[in-house]
Amino acid sequence: MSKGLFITFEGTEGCGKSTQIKLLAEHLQAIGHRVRTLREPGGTPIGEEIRHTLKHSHANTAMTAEAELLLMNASRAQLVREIIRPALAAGEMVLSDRFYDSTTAYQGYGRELDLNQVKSVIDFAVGETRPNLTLFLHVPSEVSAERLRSRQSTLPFVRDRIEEADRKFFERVAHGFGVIAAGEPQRVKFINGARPADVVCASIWEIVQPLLPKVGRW
Ligand code: Z5A
Repeated sequence: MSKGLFITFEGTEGCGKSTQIKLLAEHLQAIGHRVRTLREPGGTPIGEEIRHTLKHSHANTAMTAEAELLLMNASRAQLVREIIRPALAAGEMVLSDRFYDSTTAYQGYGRELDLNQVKSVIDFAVGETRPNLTLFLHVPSEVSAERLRSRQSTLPFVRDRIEEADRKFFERVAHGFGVIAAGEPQRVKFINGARPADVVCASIWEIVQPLLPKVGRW
């Protein structure tokens, strides 16, 4: 059976994941690959409802860290089985804007839930489905804040419960991503995301290109 490649993009808010996923998808499609782009939480009809509950619902103000952990992983369990596994089995390139490293960083380090329990929940949600490669886009917090400010000035305000956390929370999340990247250097590649988008894209391409299966052209 042909097998696709599963690549996840991680980092703090505004690090440029969506921008780089779009650029990488275009490169891959241009050389003949079938590409699936996804986001977490979300990516399926059930997952998008969970995303709304997690981020924007008026009913979410009292959400506990434990409920947040489980909802993130309910969305993920659905995405893995409904989309990711069939797409990989069909040989597609699957690019996901966040995956389980975000849970370790946000719910584990950020919300300070027990890291072993967080890992158990993730393991239950994903089973054997693991990324082949994770691109960790690192940007300093000032760069991230400035990018989000300029983006927000062009969009109507939409409340986001997770973004309402305090600065210390986001510092713990950033630290968590650093620990994850240092702990799994084979899978997680550190990318300096503070450079211009085309330069970041070129660095990503250097990492991704050698991993690509040959695309048959008859
Ligand atoms: N979360 C969690 O807690 N636990 C989990 O398990 C999972 C997620 C899976 C999802 O939010 C939230 O869920 C997130 C983590 C949590 N919470 N927070 N806070 P989301 O999906 O709405 O957003 P996000 O994932 O945080 O990403 P983002 O804010 O959309 O940013 P991005 O995709 O990384 O960046 P971008 O949209 O590509 O770029 C942001 C802006 O910067 C934009 O205006 C770009 O044009 C600009 N940009 C991008 N690249 C560059 C460069 N290189 N130079 C200059 N400007 C740039």
